[in-house]
Amino acid sequence: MTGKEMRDMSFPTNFLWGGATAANQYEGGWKEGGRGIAVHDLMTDGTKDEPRRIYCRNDAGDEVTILQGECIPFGYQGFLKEGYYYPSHNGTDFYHHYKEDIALMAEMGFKVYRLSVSWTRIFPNGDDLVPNEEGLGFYDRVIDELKKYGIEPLVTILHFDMPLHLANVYGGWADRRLIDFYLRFARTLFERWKDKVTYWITVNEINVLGGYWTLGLASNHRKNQANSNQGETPVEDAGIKLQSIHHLLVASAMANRMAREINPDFMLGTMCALSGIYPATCHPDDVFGAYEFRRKALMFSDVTMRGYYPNYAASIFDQYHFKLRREPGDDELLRDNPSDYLAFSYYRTTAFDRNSPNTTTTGGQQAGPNPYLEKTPWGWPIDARGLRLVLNELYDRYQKPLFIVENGMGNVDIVEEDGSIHDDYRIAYLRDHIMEMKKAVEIDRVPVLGYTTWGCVDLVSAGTGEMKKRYGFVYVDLDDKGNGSFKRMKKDSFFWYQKVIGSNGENLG
Ligand code: BGP
Repeated sequence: MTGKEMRDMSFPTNFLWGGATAANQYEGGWKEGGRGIAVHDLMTDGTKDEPRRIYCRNDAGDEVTILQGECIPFGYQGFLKEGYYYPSHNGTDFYHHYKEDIALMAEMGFKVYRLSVSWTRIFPNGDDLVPNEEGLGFYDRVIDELKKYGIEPLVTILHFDMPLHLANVYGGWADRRLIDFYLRFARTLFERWKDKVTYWITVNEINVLGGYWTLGLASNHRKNQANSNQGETPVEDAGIKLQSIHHLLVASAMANRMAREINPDFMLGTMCALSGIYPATCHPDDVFGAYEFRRKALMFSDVTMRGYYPNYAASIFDQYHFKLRREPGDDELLRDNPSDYLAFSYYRTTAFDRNSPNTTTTGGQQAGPNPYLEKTPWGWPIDARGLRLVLNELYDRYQKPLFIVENGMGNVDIVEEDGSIHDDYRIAYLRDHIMEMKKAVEIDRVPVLGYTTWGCVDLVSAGTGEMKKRYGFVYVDLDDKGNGSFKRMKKDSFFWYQKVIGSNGENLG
């Protein structure tokens, strides 16, 4: 390719630049407008080294503590324990700041804004027959505000959101009846916004969902004390999780079918966490190990994009001594209703080392360290080149458009005396990743629909519950324990991203 040819190519003019958030970390207003309680409302704050917790008790009053991602012991329910801080109750208060925040997004030139709908704001218990009109009204106003500025809403139906009632009464997604409740929720949104929303994501990061927190699961084994299995997924829990994700995959396919009947022009995606995996060395066992490890993530996008479980899924299930239970018609549903595009999050890459393989994960994430990469203060390896690789990998595999719906760097920001925030580390991270995306689009010809950075306005970290792990272009005055005014302030990256979008990705500064 000549230099001239390269210069003539660029991002398509309708490329969707923007940012992404999720209700559970951003919205707040947890007891307003008739909203019901979700499991994430019971999750305390944590730190990089201290996992977030959920306090649980049974009818006899015995208490245990579970960590984020774990299943609740059978017979127990989560509760709010006095004296602890629960960051999702206020998030960063989009509920009361949506007009201001959307105006800031518009000022940056956003073409798209990815938001999620809080399930319990629409169906407070999850299994209610009639939706909560007040909750729908809130999102009507948000969507209308976006439309006012010509910003395309990208709506995630389910983003780490589990109505407490569904978890406690049904045992969450392990129970197939949740498919019907989810479909009632999805239908309500599709019908309500059929003329206003084109881009949908049925489920966020379907491959990494787990435990009580996101799937509402109870464990078959009884936990005697807190932290008894910290960081590990017991084999039997992995089985419940995989079965539950199967229910979600079926629900997602049924939602695709329903959505296409409501508006055939909808663009439907399911979202997977697909940060990349490398072999730690060129030793054949590392290379094949990395390949197998990657399949633990790709298995799920294979189902949503190709419409069937791949051949190798059976060997993954064998590792967990798990036998998938399918109902008649499941295979046809998956086959006939694949997604239109693959949405994915990309933050980092990790490396598979045959000598210390991560055997506990079921979602194909976090294989092991890579000595060649620098890390964020939270230890996430920074690898912009990996994004180009993953874009190529996924397009080679599926031949359907891709949408990068999360990317970014969590970091501590310092507010100077004059109120300025010099986040050049964030600009550097995003610039390098956009450059690699640009190469994938322009040189490799990978069709990418858009790019939404994670946490465009600062929000609570899902992984640690901290505020100081910030991703945004807009700073929110709030600390790790909920002190602050919620005041919004523009960071240097705000003005940088404005230029990126204004030049359609040509001026990366
Ligand atoms: C993804 C989630 C987001 C977001 C992001 C960053 O897995 O979809 O909700 O939180 O990761 O992670 P963290 O908030 O832990 O830094």
